[in-house]
Amino acid sequence: MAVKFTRNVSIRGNQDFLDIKLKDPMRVAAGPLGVQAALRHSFKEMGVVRSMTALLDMNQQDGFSCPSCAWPDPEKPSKVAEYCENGAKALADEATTSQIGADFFKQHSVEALSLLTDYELNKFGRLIEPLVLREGSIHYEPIGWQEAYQLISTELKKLNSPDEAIFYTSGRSSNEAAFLYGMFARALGTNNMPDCSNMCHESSGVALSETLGIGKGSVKLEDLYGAEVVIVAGQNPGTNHPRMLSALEKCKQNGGKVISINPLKESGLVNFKNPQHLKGWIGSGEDIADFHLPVRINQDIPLMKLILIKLAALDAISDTVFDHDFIKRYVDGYEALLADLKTYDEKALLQQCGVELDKINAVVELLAKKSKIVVCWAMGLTQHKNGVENIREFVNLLLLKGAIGRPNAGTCPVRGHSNVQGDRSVGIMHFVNEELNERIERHLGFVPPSKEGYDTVGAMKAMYEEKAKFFMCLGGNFLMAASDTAYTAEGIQNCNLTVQVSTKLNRTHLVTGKIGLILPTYGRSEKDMKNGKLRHITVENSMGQVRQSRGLLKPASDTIKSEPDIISELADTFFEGKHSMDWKSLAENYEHIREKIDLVVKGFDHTENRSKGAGYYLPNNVRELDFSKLPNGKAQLTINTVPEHRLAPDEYLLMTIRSHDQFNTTIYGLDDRYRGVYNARRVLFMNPADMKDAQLQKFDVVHMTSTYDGIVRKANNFKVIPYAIPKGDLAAYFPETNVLVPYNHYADGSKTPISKSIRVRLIKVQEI
Ligand SMILES: Nc1nc2c(c(=O)[nH]1)N[C@H]1C(S)=C(S)[C@@H](COP(=O)(O)OP(=O)(O)OC[C@H]3O[C@@H](n4cnc5c(=O)[nH]c(N)nc54)[C@H](O)[C@@H]3O)O[C@H]1N2
Ligand SMILES: Nc1nc2c(c(=O)[nH]1)N[C@H]1C(S)=C(S)[C@@H](COP(=O)(O)OP(=O)(O)OC[C@H]3O[C@@H](n4cnc5c(=O)[nH]c(N)nc54)[C@H](O)[C@@H]3O)O[C@H]1N2
Ligand SMILES: [Mo]
Repeated sequence: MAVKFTRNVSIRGNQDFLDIKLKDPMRVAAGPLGVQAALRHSFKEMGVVRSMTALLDMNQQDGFSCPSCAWPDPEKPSKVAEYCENGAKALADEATTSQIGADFFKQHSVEALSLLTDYELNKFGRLIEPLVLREGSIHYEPIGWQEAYQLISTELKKLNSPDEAIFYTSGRSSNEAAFLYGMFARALGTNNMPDCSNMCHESSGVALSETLGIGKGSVKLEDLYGAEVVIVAGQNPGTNHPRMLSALEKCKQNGGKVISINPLKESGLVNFKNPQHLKGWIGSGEDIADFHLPVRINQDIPLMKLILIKLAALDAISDTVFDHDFIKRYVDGYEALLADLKTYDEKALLQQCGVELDKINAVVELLAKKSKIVVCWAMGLTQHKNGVENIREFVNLLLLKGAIGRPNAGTCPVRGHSNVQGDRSVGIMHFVNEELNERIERHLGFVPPSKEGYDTVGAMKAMYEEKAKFFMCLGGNFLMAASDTAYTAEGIQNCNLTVQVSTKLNRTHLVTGKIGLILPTYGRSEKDMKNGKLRHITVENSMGQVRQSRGLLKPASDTIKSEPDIISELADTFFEGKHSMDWKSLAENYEHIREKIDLVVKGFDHTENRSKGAGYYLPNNVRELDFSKLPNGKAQLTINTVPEHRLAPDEYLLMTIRSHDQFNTTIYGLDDRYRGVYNARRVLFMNPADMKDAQLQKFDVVHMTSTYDGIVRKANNFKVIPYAIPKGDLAAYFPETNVLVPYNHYADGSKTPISKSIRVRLIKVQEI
């Protein structure tokens, strides 16, 4: 797709290949090497004293919550640092001592900067003053905070309707910031609140709401410790949730078994050395996954159906495999599901999922005997056309086994961003929640809009079709995170004003609306002081627990502001004191915001938070075995369709995944140590037999194309690497591959882009 550009900017950096090196994939995750890597990174970015002070405080009760993933902290954090290699990298990245201000942008135009890679852009360091890119200009220049708020207010007031404004949120924001932001959008009159979870766990939210009545997981951390079986499906915890490996290790020490369902044999699931206790420093490490089922991309449903069919056959003999009492009391749809399972051809399912029969039989034998089962999953299940159905199929297993709402059993969607779940809880959502609206009206004194707003796909489309004119982002890197980079770029440039509240430079600052604004903000690790008082924020982790987070490092500069300050000052400028909410006083003291959250959002109680210290859990109907809001008052079994991809003979399915050296679109480094790739990101993992068939050699360069609705999209220059991946499947890193993901192909029901199953062809490049 060709992009029309207002400024001559690039949607990808120019550096393709460095001196790429390959080693064997690592079979041991974390351990000493992980700690060394983390410390090396931290010391380089933030110096020794700042690093050690910060690392020791991270995830401790009085400290700050790690800005990386949303994995919960143990009730009693270990004395040794409760962090992982990638958490330390995230911290170092945020707390870096490198900085960029107005001088930097005077020297470097957005056009020149856009030729750099995402890795290089991030390396420049922290954004430290508010900046404006004026219409027709290619250089950012300084702007005062009040002038910036005025500019935004003027643009907002020019809109024909509030629905021409869009407010995106990335999941790093605090509950306090997200609440103010969501209420500001509503006070303005729009529900256009796309958020990163639309591209992430939305499929989980939809599937879990439909089947269990709450869009969140049901287990607590301790449930994993005592589980008999933990299934980890479509998730790479060694890289993306390393602290989860400690929980899996505990589970195994208690006699539990771990099953990994993943096209790749990811390090960490195979072998793990825990850096948090002495044993991690010696010996060869633990095998975490007892069983690895190398399922083909997006063939989890046929695999699960086969497992359910086999379990049903065993149950027909003994009547003890499924939990019939539980099913009778709590579950709807049992007969229909069993009847449906009888309609499949087992051989066809086996062939389709690509897993060896012996392995499946071994897993069936284990599951037949156990009932304390937890299923953990992430993007490998959600980012497909049938992402919602994928998750429902795993819920089927749990319901049949009575493994829901009981100790050591249940659902565990492993969240991405550190507060993505909290942001949604406090009101970042594009859909209408009647109960929330009613409480807003009652407690905040204004009538929120009752029309559904845009999610991320809707936002991209609205901007592209020039239906939206104003785009504000509370964190994130929308351009690179969203699908269809070229389409998204064109859309963003159609806006009159785009506003980024950010910590670090990224490509969304370079491809902007006619006017672009950067509003620099604090990171989680920084001291948030106001009127001589240290303020804290709250976040909600992956398991529905709310806790405090208090930064301790000196902020990057005294010209940056906290997110709640920015939003409340903006709202105050916009409403000029004429609104039912006293925006200005709210951020003066975050307690005032928390009081409002407690009134408006069910389950929040910040006084509980204060008394409990380590945090408190939000209500969860599944934990109470209360399905009263669902049809017939019961949890729902569902019948899900076996996906068909109908690939042409020269087509493959591509999954776009994270390397070990990135946090989403933030590229920390160019190595993927666990997969044995060094100094390169434009690589394509391919099955050696497929390479032979396609006459490709190691390091051959290919272009990838995807064809949807007759439109060909292209991603150039990837080096082919032989890898243990199922035949017909490919893997490459995002965000480089997002140009291939069509904006209008997404999961039914959740609109999560199909980032994990893109049909692609390869074109061999003769000379490079
Ligand atoms: N260090 C670090 N931590 C992170 C992030 C980061 O970028 N870096 N990102 C954060 C965010 S926002 C998120 S959402 C999470 C993401 O965490 P993950 O979901 O673990 O991240 P991905 O790299 O997208 O990995 C998806 C995994 O699913 C597998 N997979 C792909 N397709 C399929 C399939 O069809 N079936 C099955 N069974 N498996 C499949 C892939 O092989 C891969 O192991 O991590 C969070 N934590
Ligand atoms: N192809 C493909 N695309 C994907 C995915 C995939 O697996 N494949 N994964 C999807 C997923 S799961 C997600 S969650 C999205 C991620 O989408 P986003 O959340 O939009 O992207 P991030 O890369 O996490 O955002 C990084 C930027 O956030 C800003 N930032 C960091 N910390 C803070 C902070 O504390 N406050 C503020 N205000 N700003 C901050 C920095 O400027 C940084 O450059 O990407 C999605 N896109
Ligand atoms: Mo995510």
